[in-house]
Amino acid sequence: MGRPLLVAALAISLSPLAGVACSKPAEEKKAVAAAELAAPADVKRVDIAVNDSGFSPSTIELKKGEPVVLRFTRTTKSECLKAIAIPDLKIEKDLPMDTPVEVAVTPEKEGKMVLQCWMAMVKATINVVGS
Ligand SMILES: [Cu+2]
Repeated sequence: MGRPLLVAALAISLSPLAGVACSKPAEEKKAVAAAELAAPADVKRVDIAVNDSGFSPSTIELKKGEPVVLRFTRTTKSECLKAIAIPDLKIEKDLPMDTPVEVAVTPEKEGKMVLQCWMAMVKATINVVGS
């Protein structure tokens, strides 16, 4: 009684299709690609932590006309902070977990701008000063 079943199982495991079904799609590798640089490495970086307390620092001082890269690193699982926006600069950016995300900006106007979560609940201040 048992022998025909055993033969059938062997036939399935030797089939070349069984191996193909187990291989992972190549697309999965792209998801863990390294962060891209938003500007040349010699442009000043400003690190901004995005965590359960919001943005740190909560006030970011920039100089008018000076190119700078804001480098966000999100460590909170909160959906609230899965993306950020700087409406005055028309910037919106997704923040994957634990991955530095660079945003290049050159503020052209003095004064305060809002940096916020995509829902505009968590906020920080970008203060642009004259040089
Ligand atoms: Cu939010």
